[in-house]
Amino acid sequence: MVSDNPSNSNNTSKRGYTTVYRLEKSGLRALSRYLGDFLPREAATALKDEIIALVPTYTQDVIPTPRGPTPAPRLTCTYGPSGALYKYAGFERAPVTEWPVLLLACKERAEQVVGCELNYAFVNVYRDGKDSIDWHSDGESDIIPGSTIVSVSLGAEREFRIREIYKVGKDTPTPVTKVVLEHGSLLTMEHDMQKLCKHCVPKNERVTGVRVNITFRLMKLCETTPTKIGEKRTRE
Ligand SMILES: O=C(O)CCC(=O)C(=O)O
Repeated sequence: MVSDNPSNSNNTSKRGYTTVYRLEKSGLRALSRYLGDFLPREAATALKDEIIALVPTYTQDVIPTPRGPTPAPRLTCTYGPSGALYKYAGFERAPVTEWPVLLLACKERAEQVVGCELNYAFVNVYRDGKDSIDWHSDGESDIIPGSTIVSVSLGAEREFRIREIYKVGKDTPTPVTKVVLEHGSLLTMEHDMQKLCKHCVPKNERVTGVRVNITFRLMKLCETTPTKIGEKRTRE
């Protein structure tokens, strides 16, 4: 688990963690912490460039909406062991099993710094401020219960929002926490955060640059066949 004291966790960060969100409710616990300088600037830029070079192999999910099937406003690829199938919003996404070199190094650094095991990377590319991700919780049934999700951001700064889940028509909307995610930063989502909270990255028409987000996770495994970099494996 994350240590508040960077010297206890092989963390080379000078700034240390900031707790950005904390909630305890019905015996459950949500915690989110932010580390602005997780990656040195040059390393963050090299990783961003590695991912941008692979974008032609990325795919756009098609989301069922009341207006009909709509392309998701972002490009996505996943990396991990062949048995890690991520099911969300009606799709099943199988990972590319061959990790890009710098992405693998980043996963290993995240494991060291946060002090948790990770086996999977969900990579989203936001081409500009028109791209976004709506309020959601991450697919809990595919993630090892209680494991930490580690989110690394590269490129253009975007606002990340967190709020408690409320029942529409029953509960009052809950306050929204807003965090600006910097180039090379890390944000954790810990304990029962996916049970208690939703998160999103809203559109921001003022943003013109590309942003890459990697959420590293510890996924449950089932049996399937491996894939190579560049093989598209989205099924609707
Ligand atoms: O882009 C981000 O910071 C969040 C991505 C996210 O919420 C997800 O992949 O589930």
